[in-house]
Amino acid sequence: LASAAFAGSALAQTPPMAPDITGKKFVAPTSANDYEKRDVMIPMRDGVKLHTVIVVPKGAKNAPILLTRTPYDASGRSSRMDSPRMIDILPEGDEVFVRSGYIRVFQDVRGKYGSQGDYVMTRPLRGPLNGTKVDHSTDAWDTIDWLVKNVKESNGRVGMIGSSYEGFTVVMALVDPHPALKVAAPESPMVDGWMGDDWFNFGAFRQTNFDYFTGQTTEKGKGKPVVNEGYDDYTTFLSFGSAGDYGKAHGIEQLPFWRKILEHPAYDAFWQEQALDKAMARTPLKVPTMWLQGLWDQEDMWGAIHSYPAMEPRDTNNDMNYLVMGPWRHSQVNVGAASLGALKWDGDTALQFRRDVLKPFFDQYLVEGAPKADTPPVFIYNTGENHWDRFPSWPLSCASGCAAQPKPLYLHAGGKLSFDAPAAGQGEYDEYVSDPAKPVPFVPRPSRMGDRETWTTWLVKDQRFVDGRPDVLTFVSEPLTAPLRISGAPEMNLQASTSGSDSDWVVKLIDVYPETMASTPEMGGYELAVSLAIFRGRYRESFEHPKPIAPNQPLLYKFVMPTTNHVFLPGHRVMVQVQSSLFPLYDRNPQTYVDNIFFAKPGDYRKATQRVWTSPQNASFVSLPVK
Ligand code: PG9
Repeated sequence: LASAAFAGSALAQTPPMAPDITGKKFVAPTSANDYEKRDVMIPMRDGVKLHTVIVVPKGAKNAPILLTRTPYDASGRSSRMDSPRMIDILPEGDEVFVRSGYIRVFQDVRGKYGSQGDYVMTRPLRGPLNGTKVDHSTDAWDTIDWLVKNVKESNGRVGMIGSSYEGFTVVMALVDPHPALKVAAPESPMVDGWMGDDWFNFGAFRQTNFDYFTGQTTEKGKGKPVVNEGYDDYTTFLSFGSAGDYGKAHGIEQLPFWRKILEHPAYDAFWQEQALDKAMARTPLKVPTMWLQGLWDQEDMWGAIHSYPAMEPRDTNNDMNYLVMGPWRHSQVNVGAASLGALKWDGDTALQFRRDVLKPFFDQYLVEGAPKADTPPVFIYNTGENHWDRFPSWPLSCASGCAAQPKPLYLHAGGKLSFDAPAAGQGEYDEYVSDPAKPVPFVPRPSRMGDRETWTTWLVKDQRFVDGRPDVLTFVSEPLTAPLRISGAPEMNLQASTSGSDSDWVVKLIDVYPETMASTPEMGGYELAVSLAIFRGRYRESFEHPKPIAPNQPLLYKFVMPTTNHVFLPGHRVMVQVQSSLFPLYDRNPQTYVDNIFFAKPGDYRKATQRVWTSPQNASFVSLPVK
């Protein structure tokens, strides 16, 4: 029936009723691409094959390899957009490497996406918790071994990079590095999930994790977040009571990882054995390593800043172990970072770092003939003066072994804060009532943890939204007449009592901006937390063995707060806020001691009178790392 015009042409051979969806994979022509993408399955020592995407610039010869091992879909990570240009398909953070002809490799960790094997969330190292022959350290070793033998365009040198979970897999590779691994940058690595990375902060559980658990472990690919009952997570989570009851009501108990968490609320061997900063302290320093995290990293605030000092004693020439902290939220290092929430920086601080520090550092170890990079041992943003600082070591101020010693900044009754120690007769305490039925929100309501803008900027939110609440204590200094420089980790020494038998203590060290700011009027009076921590009181004496708190007795709660490199400028004031909840981000403390807070019953949640003591005998202070 073909018309005369088409008779004899190829088109005429396709019958009009040939099915138009053939079931065969459509193959787009790739001849115009400036790269070649290879999908391979790399065998591990136990026979499990891991799906790996290798992107090779066309015409590459003697090129270095940049490797990331991910639970977040190697194919997705290497296809930001469809494009014939390598720079477009790879993540924004890779652009500096693409411009220099690196080979880029993403691999699915075992059990996720295209890889074979079992997925175990943050799979522990071989040892007491992992009796198999494999872990992420061996998988990294086997992968690097295969890559240098099979990617003929490579020069046999590999660098590893990645943030968060992808940073955790970098750290794992450092435990027993393959000789071809020449340089590494663990960015916001998950290192200790109980102390401060992802799952808990000093024993208080982060309820954002429920969505992560379902996202990671209900499917081999990407699972869906939990379906909540309302718009405001504050209302929803409050209505379910404990985190355990929320989990039960939403089916989360089906997930083994949640059951592991329920069974290990305290810092027992399960967590201690997984703490990678402890593993790093035992590991020879063989690979030049740049530890990196954000100064307002809302997910992994512990890992890099505790791993750097674990390695530092072995860095005898100060040329192997590096620290970078930018004014960033979690993983912002790999995207644009000219601002964070209301804060504006001096240009794109993440690009400055990637272009001027990271890339020359990687080149030095990976590119034949590359010059020695001028890498500062410590590269940290000064968030008060708005510029990068380069230091030979970190911290600049600490109790022993630093150039400067911390100085106590005392809390005084009546809401005052000063370097003067409290004198007798000035008031013994300030107090508030903490009611678990009305916990303090971590962001203004509606408090939506899944909202990206809310989640990524909550640590820099203006704290005036809680200042003045009857269950939040505020201590504030006089306006400063000279800059106050701090460079290190503030340590809280809180003398507090509770009428209950357990309690959480939230402490924020805040920079209060002057009430009027002509150039940025909207920042007038802004209360910026430069360091913030939550401490679960039952762990006052031991993280491993919690104990009920003796009611109504002033007791010392001493804990290290997140590192900061900040200058409180003249005219600004220093503030400390103390409260007992950060809801719904952290599960509520019932304020009555129970064996496992995950299983607290509605009747366990009770109001308590909380006192922050300020007398000479029971002085509360922040040990401020002044320089
Ligand atoms: N913070 C995320 C994570 C890391 C490790 C374990 C669980 C969560 C991440 O961004 O990958």
